[in-house]
Amino acid sequence: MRFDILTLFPGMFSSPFGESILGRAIEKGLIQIRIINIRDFALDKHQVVDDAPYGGGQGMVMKVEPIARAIEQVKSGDASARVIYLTPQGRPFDQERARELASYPRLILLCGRYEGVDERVRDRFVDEEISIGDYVLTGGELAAMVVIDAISRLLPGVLGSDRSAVEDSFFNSLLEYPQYTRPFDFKGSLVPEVLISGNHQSIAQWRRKEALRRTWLQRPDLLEKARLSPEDRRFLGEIKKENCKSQMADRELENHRAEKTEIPN
Ligand code: 4FV
Repeated sequence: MRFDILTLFPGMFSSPFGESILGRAIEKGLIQIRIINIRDFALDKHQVVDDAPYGGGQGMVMKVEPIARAIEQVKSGDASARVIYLTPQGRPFDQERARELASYPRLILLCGRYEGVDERVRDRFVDEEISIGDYVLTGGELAAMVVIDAISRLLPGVLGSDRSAVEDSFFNSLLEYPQYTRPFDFKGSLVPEVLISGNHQSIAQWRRKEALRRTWLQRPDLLEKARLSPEDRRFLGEIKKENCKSQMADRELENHRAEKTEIPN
């Protein structure tokens, strides 16, 4: 898969794509990354890429011409390449969109800076807008790296064993179950017995229940989207009961502590 990145700060991409899984994927030719400096397409003497907003207001806006020339040049080889603009106004990025975009042969990622790009860039050249979250970054570069990372790890051969992407969080729209590794006993905190039982069915059931528990506690919104089996619903029933018990236990403990600290009258 090929990613063309349009940016004013090409240097930002050197290290993220030089290391670890993505670095190896590039070495193995599983992904190709081309960094295009938008400033190279500003043809005036000072290579100006931004200007003051019409109608006044704070900040600067990225000019349409350098971006237009850059996209035309990048697309010259293959007009089918999809142009994605990273912006807080975009569709929230998620695992489902990562999976869908992983089927494209090429993606062109446009990184904004300052107050963003001239609106005519979006009208004429942008196929899709993606946001990585409801907060404002100094530039779209980090968002482009996030999108490339999330897509690339879904491509065959990029992760060690292709199986691991299947067990991802959000794969079945549940959060991931707790993970443990050696030592079995860390300062009295032990690994759950079931995980050393060798009983794969009990381990799978424990993991499913813990994934449901974590999702119910931290992302109940995901449970609405999840396909739950009758066993899942039974687990959720147990989880809610267990949660009540632990909350009551916490409250009793609080009351007990409060009594103990009360100044004897
Ligand atoms: C962003 C986001 C983001 C906005 C102004 C770049 C910045 C500056 N991109 N998801 N959140 N972009 O904050 O994608 O131009």
